[in-house]
Amino acid sequence: MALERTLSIIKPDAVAKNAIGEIYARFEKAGLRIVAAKMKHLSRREAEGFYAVHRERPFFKPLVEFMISGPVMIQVLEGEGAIMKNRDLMGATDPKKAAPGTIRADFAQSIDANAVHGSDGADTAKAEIAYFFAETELCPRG
Ligand code: RTP
Ligand code: MG
Repeated sequence: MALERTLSIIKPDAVAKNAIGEIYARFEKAGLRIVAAKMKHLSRREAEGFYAVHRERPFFKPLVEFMISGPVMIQVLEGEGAIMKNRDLMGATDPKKAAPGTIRADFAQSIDANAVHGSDGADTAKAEIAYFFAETELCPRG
């Protein structure tokens, strides 16, 4: 498996629940390394830009409202197969369908407030990392 990087966001609901540490522990126990991180209260423009691929979807407006409802914790995770590994740790988008033991099963309350974001492929990972971090802010640990 290749060494990859992926963008992860701990969304406002999980930050409000004080669950950053528990979620970070899951990343680290799965062998993912946090190579960059920042806490941020996204502006409307930042959230709309980040989720631009969904702009025509009916859930776009509530998604943006939710993402700007409080601070988020944004990190770059690095590791073997990091993109899929993080998606597996997160579980299904709808927490009702998320497998037991996944982050969304344990911390999310609804499909809208679903605790975490993770890039869904190599191209989106690259673009999403660049959306929030300059190359010089990454501390690769291989
Ligand atoms: P994310 O991008 O946040 O990691 O989540 P995902 O890949 O599992 O889901 P995606 O299809 O990319 O959708 C982005 C976010 O939009 C909200 N959503 N709501 N009401 C709905 O049918 C619906 N579908 C998606 C979710 O909060 C999802 O995380
Ligand atoms: Mg997605």
